[in-house]
Amino acid sequence: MSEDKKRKVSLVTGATGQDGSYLIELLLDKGYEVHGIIRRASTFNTYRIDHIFQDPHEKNLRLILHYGDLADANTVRKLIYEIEPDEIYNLGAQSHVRVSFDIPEYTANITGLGTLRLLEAIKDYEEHTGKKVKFYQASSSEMFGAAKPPQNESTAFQPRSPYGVSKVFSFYITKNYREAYGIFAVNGILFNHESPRRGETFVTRKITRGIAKIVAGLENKIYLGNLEAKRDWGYAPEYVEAMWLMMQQPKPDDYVIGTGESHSVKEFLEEAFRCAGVKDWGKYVSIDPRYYRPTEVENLVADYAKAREKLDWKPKTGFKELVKIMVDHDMKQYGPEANAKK
Ligand code: NAP
Ligand code: G4F
Repeated sequence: MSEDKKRKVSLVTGATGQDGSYLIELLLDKGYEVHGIIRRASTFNTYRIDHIFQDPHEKNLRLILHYGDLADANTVRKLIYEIEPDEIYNLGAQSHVRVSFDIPEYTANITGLGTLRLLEAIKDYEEHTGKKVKFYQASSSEMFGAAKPPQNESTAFQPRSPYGVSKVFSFYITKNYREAYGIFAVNGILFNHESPRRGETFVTRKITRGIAKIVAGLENKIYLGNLEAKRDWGYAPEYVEAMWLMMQQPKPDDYVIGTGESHSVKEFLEEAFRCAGVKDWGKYVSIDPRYYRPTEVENLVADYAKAREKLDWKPKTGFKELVKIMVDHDMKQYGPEANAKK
């Protein structure tokens, strides 16, 4: 068998997202051939993976991008038959909770039904080819919703948004296909994880980017919603390692991944302004009710004991360090130095 045949093959949906980009880096480091599904857009949407992009004209490509969409069952199925992946990571989603109240049907279609489309394709593929494919579903702590913290694998879901409800559907359909058809299908129930690659409209990045722009004199206010909500924020590169570990276990199972610590949005704000050396932060922040949610998730705290025991996984980056990583990055990207260069 040639070297190429022995190489593990993975397929990643959501390849252009925060987690997709870190996961692809990890899989390439581990020697995988990686196929990523990207959406066609009229503007470039691959900036998070541009640094690892490989020209399709090169020989021995290890990162191959394909156009596709989780709404399009045909293409997803065709890609699985063509690529013959050993592992599929389903990270694609309409992933913004507040936006899911504005576009609930679309969210259910992509974040919910998209998972079923993949699982149906895997079921057919396994039946027709006799080959096995492992499946990772990006489940979310948002599924716990109103459940009292700390939350673990036994906590009953009480979702509070169309996004959360869609993820609950995906969670159970993944479990169902595991039990009904023997597919190696796992749910990673990941609590919030952030990084300099976090989307600009999620609260942590909105804050760190906003502060950098204020310091650079480009903006003078950050408009936010509920500052009292608490989240268990971890560092994204460590979370994609947990995804991979779940897929290497002898049996498929579901795991909670988080830090076990929660902080309010206000605490994140205070720490981020402190890192940037800005005092009297109150004058730079205003509340805009448009960022409130019709139903809010008040407090998420992960009990990740199972992952610690079975996967030997634990978080390494603490809250203050995470805030600093993000502030430092955005100060470089948007701060005075960057502006001088421009
Ligand atoms: P993200 O940055 O918002 O990335 C989402 C990805 O999904 C992007 O690549 C996006 O493509 C793609 N996508 C959106 N609609 C699609 C569609 N119709 N068909 C195919 N792909 C589509 O999210 P993330 O933070 O990396 O999160 C990755 C996954 O984990 C998501 O499923 C999210 O819901 C889940 N999750 C995230 C967290 C967290 O704290 N980050 C926690 C728990 C679970 P474009 O770039 O073209 O928009
Ligand atoms: O940063 P957020 O938008 O993240 P949220 O809603 O917790 O969702 C993220 O984490 C989930 C895991 O639990 C993922 F599944 C999901 O895909 C996504 O990655 O909001 C965090 C908190 C909320 O309580 C929100 O109400 O921040 C509060 N917040 C206050 N002002 C704001 C704002 N959130 C946003 N996005 N923008 C604001 O201006």
